[in-house]
Amino acid sequence: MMNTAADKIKVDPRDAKLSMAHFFVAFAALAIGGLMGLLQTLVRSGKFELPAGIGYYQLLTVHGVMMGLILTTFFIMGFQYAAVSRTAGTHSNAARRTGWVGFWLMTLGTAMAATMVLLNKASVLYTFYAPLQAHWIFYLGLTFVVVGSWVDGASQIMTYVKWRKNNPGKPSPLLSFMAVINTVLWIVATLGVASTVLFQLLPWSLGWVKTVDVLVSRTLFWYFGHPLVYFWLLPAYMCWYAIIPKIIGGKIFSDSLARLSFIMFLLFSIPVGFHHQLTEPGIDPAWKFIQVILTFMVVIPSLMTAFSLFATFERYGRSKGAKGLFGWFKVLPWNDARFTVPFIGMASFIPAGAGGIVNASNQMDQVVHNTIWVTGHFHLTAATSVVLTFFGISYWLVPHLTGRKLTKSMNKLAIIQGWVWFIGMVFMSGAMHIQGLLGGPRRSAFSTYGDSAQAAQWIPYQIAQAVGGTILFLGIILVLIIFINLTFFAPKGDEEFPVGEAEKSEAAAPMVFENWKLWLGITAVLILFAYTIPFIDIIQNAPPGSKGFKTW
Ligand code: HAS
Ligand code: CU
Repeated sequence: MMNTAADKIKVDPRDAKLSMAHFFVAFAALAIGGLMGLLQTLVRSGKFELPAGIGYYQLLTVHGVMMGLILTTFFIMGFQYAAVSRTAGTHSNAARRTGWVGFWLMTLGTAMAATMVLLNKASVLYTFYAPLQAHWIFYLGLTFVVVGSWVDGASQIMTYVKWRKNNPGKPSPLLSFMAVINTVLWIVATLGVASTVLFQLLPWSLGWVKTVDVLVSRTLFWYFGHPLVYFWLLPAYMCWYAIIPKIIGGKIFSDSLARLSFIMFLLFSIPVGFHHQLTEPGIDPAWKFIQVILTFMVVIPSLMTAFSLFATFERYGRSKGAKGLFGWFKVLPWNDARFTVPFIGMASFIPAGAGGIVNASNQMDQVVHNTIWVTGHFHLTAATSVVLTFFGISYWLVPHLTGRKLTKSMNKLAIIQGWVWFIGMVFMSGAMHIQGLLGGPRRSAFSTYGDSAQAAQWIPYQIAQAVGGTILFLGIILVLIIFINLTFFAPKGDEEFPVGEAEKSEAAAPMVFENWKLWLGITAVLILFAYTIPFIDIIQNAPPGSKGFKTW
């Protein structure tokens, strides 16, 4: 591979320290959440009982909160902070200080929420639907995580703004642009969850108000919940679009196409929350229909991504003399964990995305909603495509930040890790998809089935899930071994932070992509369009006698 001066650019050690702080929390969350995941699949197999009066829903909450909320948010903020530093330049002292304040707020909030869950005072799952009620410290902790992430994200925005000021009229570096889009998406999305927590759940858990309007709180949650999954996905796309081409020695197919797809995510990922509420009474079907159409709009940038990735691989393959439709497949660098691990994630995203399209299709959602199919869906999307890409990123980013090298043996272990994950997930997610199609419920332990004939029916599938869960837990142990090695023990050296170049680097991206007034304006209009009338409807037609339900 050719080395240019740009390959040597290092993230400033002061920025590296803050990124690593995020990764410590993220990987600790992975360790705790992973153990809970293992225990869950074992309990569900019917062959194992939880000791010491630990409840199934307590476990499920620890697992969902640690994996879905803490691991992701900390990893993403740490990665984006480093990516902006690498491509838009070292953060200023003010930006770095802002980042640290955000980091500590998030960490404090995590500790508060985690303590209440571990004390079994907040077994409300990661979606914390009312009327399930948690201790107020749990809600306040989550508020700190969210507010902390805004402050943390502000540091990336500050550095982006500084770059724009110093480089008038030029498109910003692709990775910085992408990081800022994702941060803005996150800020707009979290307004929904912050509203329900601050104005509904917190006062209610403190006993200041007696009831809570369940439909309002669920609607505000899903206003946030869908863009949440794209907040997880976009950093993986950052790697697929802008980093993988460099790792394989190819080029980014089109810088402008990548930016356009990110803008489409900003526009279309928020006004679609009703696709999680298709079976809920109290929402006008016409508005559900409109939000389903908007959901199909947000599929388009993923199809653009698939197109662009195939184009990168194919062109690279041709340059290596590959022939035929899939000739490129053989010339890819399969012995490089930095490529192979995210690639397994990418390939998994084809069936994962197809499953999402099934969910979004109202009639088919009636079959799979609240079944364990949905759990299978998000273990392919979030827990394979996204998280394997995050692992793949950490295998070069951690040594880059700690001034060490990804050694041959660690590289090999990392590739094994990726395949172990894949095999475990084929069992676990595969069995979940099938059981779900047959009507197997999600969020259910054995003890909740009631009658034993019903329980017996699901045993084979749940044993397959336990086998998968055990293999996945092995995968987590491998990740942790590699992470600790790359942080503390790997030999000192320079590991590259790969940043791809566009094929036609002379064709600069149109400046309209950086027109934030325009994009934020359209985002706001779409949100108001999709939510105003149904929201008024929900509030005006709330059941008589209360501003909501005591029980659902
Ligand atoms: Fe989803 C439920 C619809 C994507 C996560 N989703 C969930 C839940 C989670 C989640 C966590 O409409 C459960 C929430 C809960 O607890 O209740 N989802 C979609 C749709 C998409 C989608 C339309 N979901 C995701 C992603 C997630 C995620 C991404 C996490 C990161 N989902 C739903 C719906 C529900 C739902 C309903 C509610 C269901 C219910 O009833 O409750 C789309 O964005 C998917 C688009 C993706 C594609 C694939 C593009 C492929 C690419 C890879 C190319 C590969 C290459 C490699 C080049 C169109 C980019 C080539 C390799 C070779 C070997 C050939
Ligand atoms: Cu969704």
